[in-house]
Amino acid sequence: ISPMQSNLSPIPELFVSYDSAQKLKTEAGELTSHDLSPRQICDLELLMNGGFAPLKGFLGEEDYNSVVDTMRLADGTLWPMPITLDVSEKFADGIELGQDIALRDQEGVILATMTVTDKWVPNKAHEAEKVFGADDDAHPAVNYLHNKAGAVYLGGPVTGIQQPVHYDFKARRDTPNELRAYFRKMGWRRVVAFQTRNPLHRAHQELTFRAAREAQANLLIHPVVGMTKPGDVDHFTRVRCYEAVQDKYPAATTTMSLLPLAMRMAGPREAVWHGLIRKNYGCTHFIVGRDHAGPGKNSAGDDFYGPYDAQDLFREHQDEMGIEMVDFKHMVYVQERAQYEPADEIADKDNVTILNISGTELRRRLREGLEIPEWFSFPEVVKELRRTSPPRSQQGFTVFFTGFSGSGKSTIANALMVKLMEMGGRPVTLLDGDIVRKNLSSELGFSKEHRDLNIRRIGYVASEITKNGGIAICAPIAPYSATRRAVREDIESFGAFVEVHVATSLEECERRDRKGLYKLAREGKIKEFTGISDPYDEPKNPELRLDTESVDVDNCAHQVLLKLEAMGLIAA
Ligand code: PPS
Repeated sequence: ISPMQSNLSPIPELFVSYDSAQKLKTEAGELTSHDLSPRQICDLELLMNGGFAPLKGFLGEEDYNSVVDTMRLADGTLWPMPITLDVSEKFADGIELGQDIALRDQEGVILATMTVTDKWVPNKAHEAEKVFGADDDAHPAVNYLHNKAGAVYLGGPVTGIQQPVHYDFKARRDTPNELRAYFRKMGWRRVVAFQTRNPLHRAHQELTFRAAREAQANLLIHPVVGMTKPGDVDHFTRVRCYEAVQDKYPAATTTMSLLPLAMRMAGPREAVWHGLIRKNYGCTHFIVGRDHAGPGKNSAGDDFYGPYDAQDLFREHQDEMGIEMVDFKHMVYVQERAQYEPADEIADKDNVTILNISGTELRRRLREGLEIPEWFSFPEVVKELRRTSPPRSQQGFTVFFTGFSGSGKSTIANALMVKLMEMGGRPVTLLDGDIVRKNLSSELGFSKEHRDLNIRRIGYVASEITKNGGIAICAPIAPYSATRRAVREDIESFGAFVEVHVATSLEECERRDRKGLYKLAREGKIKEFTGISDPYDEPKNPELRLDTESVDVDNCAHQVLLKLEAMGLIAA
């Protein structure tokens, strides 16, 4: 392997010239259009700009099968990741082989055309096993494969019309040819790339400095801003974090550029893929650390891959790839020496204090507003992270009451709202069943479909309120557990979801019959009435269950407050 860049000349792109693009764009208006998913937009950008060279388009069936089974294209070229264009069965039915289609972004802008040469139904379980190591939905890419991707794949060469439009951090985005040109201009013959989906803390700085020293190379910080692992710090925050520590890196030897890659979290195969991409971006060396592109635990609670599997696979192929690995063991902080060291190189382990803060622990400290020590991260980074993840007592959340009609949901919800408003600090919105049905869902009835729609709308509004730091109190019947779970998932990506089961029995609700509805339901004058002629799935694990039969409203609302306090959502 030559550690020198033998070739900083331009890499082939799939774009046509500006004039041809204008013409093609007009003509493509007539073509059948496929609206690209966010992941497909990322893939297309790297196909078009040469990041995925030598690919010329989305894989055809023969290449796909070969990549899945052997990590190579049909002609033998090393390529570990299937780059496929998944579409719905309905869309595929209308496509004939040889047909050109337009590929549009989510606003309808035509980015490229593709000549469809292949159309097939992939064996997704096989793809999952081979590429990701297990057909287990706990793996984010396997989950995507089974639950998001369309059933049919289309393959064929792509003709690039324009880059996807980015409005954020434009100056920090470079194509492979732009980075190659920069390296050429700066005279950087050896460049080591650091791939990351996380903010840079001190351990990363130490690791990248060591790598640059070891490889005697310049350093490219090359963070992924396309799609990373669900739950990661969003890329806006991360880029602000990177910018905040730029001056900790010597400008003469280091640069930073954003990579619009959609990661798959495929560990070993992903490491090889990342290496090939960095080669295309003009790098000579690539850092692979512990658990590179790891997807987390499988559904049995075990790791999908061994911590150094990615390094092993990379090592096996690096000669062929033409990019050299700089491998690192886990870096930890040695207190006595006040520095980071690779965990496996510490000879006097038993006589020194080794400190480490895991990603999970860091998130906990941020959530609870606890200290994050300077040996772990830079104050500038911590400040940015705290701006995005304030402590729980300052974040938005949703309290979701569920129970029979007449169980007391609205009354308790109202009391809770007033108590929270008395405390102040965050805006509070009450989305009571009746209010929602008047303002948001006035056209809906009580069929399963309509109830679901009603709850999804409430969930959407509550998730927006939660995202923006407010408190949403919802009080619908919400009889179906699957719908409640879906709403929980929507909201939990922004803040806490506190499910409160108002567990008043049906008999008691019917005995009270405040609105006289139970009587009408018994007489068959109201159809599909919850508890009488329509089901109610009792919540199995609500955050709180309230007994209203022996406790008054004020006390019920107080119990909710105590729960919120215990969860850290309101200050004690
Ligand atoms: S759901 O299932 O969550 O969409 O219901 P929700 O939006 O909370 O609306 C429930 C209120 O509508 C009145 N109502 C009915 N409830 C249940 N089933 C039927 N068929 C029905 N028809 C009208 C009832 O007054 C509910 O009010 P609450 O406040 O729950 O007593």
